[in-house]
Amino acid sequence: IRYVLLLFFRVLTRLLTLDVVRENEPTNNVPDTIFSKLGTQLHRRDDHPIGILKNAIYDYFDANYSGKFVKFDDLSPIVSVKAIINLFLQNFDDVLVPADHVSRSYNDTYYVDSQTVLRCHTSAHQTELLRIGHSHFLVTGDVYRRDSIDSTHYPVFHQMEGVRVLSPDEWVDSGLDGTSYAAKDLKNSLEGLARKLFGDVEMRWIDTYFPFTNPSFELEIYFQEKWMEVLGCGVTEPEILKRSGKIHSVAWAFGLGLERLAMVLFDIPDIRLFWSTDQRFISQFSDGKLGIKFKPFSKYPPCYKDMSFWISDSFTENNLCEIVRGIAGDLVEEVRLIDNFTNKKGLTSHCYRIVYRSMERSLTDEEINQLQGDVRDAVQSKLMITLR
Ligand code: FA5
Ligand code: MG
Repeated sequence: IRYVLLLFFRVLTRLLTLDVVRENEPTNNVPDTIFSKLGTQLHRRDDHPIGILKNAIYDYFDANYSGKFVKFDDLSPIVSVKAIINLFLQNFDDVLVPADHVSRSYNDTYYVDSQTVLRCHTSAHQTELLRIGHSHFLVTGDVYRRDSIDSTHYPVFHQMEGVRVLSPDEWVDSGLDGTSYAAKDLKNSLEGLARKLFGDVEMRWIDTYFPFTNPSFELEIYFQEKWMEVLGCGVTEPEILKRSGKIHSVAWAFGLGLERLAMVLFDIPDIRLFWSTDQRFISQFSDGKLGIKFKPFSKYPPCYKDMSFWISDSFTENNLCEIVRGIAGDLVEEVRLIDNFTNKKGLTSHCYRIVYRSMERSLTDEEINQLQGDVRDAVQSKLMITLR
């Protein structure tokens, strides 16, 4: 919804040639730490957990759909905002909610310039591939989001999109309507994949909302004593098929978070490890096989630093996290809101706990104090907050 809002207004202003929204037009907000990851393509390395997982999912679809799925893993992550508009266009009416939400897209998405973004999901490629005639395809790629910081969130991660178009002869004899048939087919397919990858794990389906599917679902897996969301999916909105000339068909689509699945599959405790160049990590996957359980080389002690401040209306957690990552990089393990109150004057205070921990070595007190000092300075100067 966030993306749609900004894009809607962008299109609207274009159409009406108003300049009012121009002031807020996003320019480049891609920090160096993100920029430097472009082109890494972990998903194309056969001896990296992300690449190994991608290959295993390919095998599953090849075996179950006799090679019908066409695979893409080299589409550029730099996409026009139009790629994202296309996918949302049919829902403008539904999502025309207050304009004060507009800025949130900039809060969640990396803009290269006002018309170009780093894709925030592989769904950005759905319409273009449908339009050129594909009916079964998988798209794997790196995706980018400004997001919170903890062991299962990282600003660059990998998704695999799957789309399958079904023609009426597939469901006429089923006694179901096309949509119900597709929803059932989708869930069967993904449950089959989960069983192939994991054997027995606890999973559950959650009903949810995506602008481009209806009904929509998320799959969660029980991992490290919590439910972890691993994918989103649903039955494609008819309007999307109509615009690619497939009037009588139905389709389903999913978007898998590859890191999340790989964490369960290989027992990888922290999402930062996927970017590690430490041989003690890399070498464990060198034979390119499934079924390896990662052996943590050591767990170094964490260090906790709390920071309290009065926020202003423009404060967002994503902006805070971006600053912390900009300074501490992968030495930051988590940024968590631990206290939140509003005083009689209406001022709101937040207390965040920052957890510093290296996956490769022990950090010194001196080093952490320096990092925390730099974080406080940067937060003070870049966010409209008042440290307490
Ligand atoms: C989507 O991105 C939809 N495009 C998925 C989809 C495709 C729905 C096709 C319907 C049809 P969502 O924002 O929930 O949905 O992200 C999908 C998955 O990406 C999540 O379930 C999670 O596994 C993973 N993910 C999301 N944010 C992060 C992050 N910051 N770090 C790591 N993985 C993430
Ligand atoms: Mg989700």
